[in-house]
Amino acid sequence: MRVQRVELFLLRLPLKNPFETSFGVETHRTPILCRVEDDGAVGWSECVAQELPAYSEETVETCWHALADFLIPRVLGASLSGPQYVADRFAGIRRHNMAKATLEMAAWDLAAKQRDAPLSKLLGGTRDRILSGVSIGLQPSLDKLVETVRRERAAGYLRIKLKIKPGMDAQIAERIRSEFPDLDFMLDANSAYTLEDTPLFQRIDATRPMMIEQPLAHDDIIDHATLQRAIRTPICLDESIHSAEDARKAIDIGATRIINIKAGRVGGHREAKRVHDVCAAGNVPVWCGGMLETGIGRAHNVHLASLPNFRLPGDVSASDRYFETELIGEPFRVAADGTIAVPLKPGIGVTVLEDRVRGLAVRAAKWPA
Ligand code: OSB
Ligand code: MG
Repeated sequence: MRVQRVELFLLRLPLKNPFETSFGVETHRTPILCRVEDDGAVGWSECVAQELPAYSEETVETCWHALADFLIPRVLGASLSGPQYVADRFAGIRRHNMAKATLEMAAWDLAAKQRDAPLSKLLGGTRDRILSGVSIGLQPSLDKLVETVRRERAAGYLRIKLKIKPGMDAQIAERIRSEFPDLDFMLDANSAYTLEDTPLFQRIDATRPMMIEQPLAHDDIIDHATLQRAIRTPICLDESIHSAEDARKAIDIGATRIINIKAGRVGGHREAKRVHDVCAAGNVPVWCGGMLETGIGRAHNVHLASLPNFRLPGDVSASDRYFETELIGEPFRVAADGTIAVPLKPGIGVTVLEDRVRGLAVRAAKWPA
């Protein structure tokens, strides 16, 4: 394959409901969409960076800069034996994983279309339906949270993830467990705590969450290992894992018993698959995270989550959950059994509504110019 043309589009889409985490409140998303082309075949992807460097150091603007000035020039026109070699072209460029993933994932979609195969097949997926869960932001009150959980559960989701932050944590877990004695729920702290909060996590143990996601610092694994020795609830790392090497080390020291894989965070599908494989070898289950993607990013997540070690329901939910505006022709829906079908058509297997994307773009650029 040879990526002959690249286009980037910046969109600004309001969220149906504000999404609050320990970082703050998001009211809209500004995804960069990437379109790559080779001999008439087209691939698409979505950059997961946010406007502010709160989840990680990357932002929409750092991604645009890295793509435009470093990454696209290294891939444009280059002859590649397959999409798994795109990441090799980025050697010597440190981090910027979300930017790298944007171009790499578009190349995977393109390659799968050229081979007339679903992306899932190229990645080594084995499931025809993925396990779907849902992530619920901080709510204005516990009563409101209970109501939201009840609604999402009725929609079929197999597990519910609840965001917590200091001052809104144990009481959330306790109320939810008392309202829903059998609910599979988990908590996501987004790095908001320290080891001094160990007694809080021991209190949370009694509510039997499936896991606690990233309780401690975004760049830590050592303290997570210490915390894991002090609590029963399995720790699941998100922010701390940027590569398969990070995953290997975290598993090795007992810092994590489950890993949330986001292809954007680790630099694309090739590295996501490597994280998946390291975890499978260590008998650590994984699940597919989300970053409030539109249908395009969601499609990539659905294919990735079809790999065998995605044994737990992830944050891949229906595509109409966050946005009024659909960017794909075949929206993802959750079946009554809590699963989402993996598209069977080539590539990401959904039709990108290209006119809509072009019409909504607040900025666009193309290579060659
Ligand atoms: O920590 O998993 C996270 C959204 C934005 C940034 C970080 C996270 C999240 C979510 C939402 O939890 C997951 C989704 O897309 O539904
Ligand atoms: Mg998380």
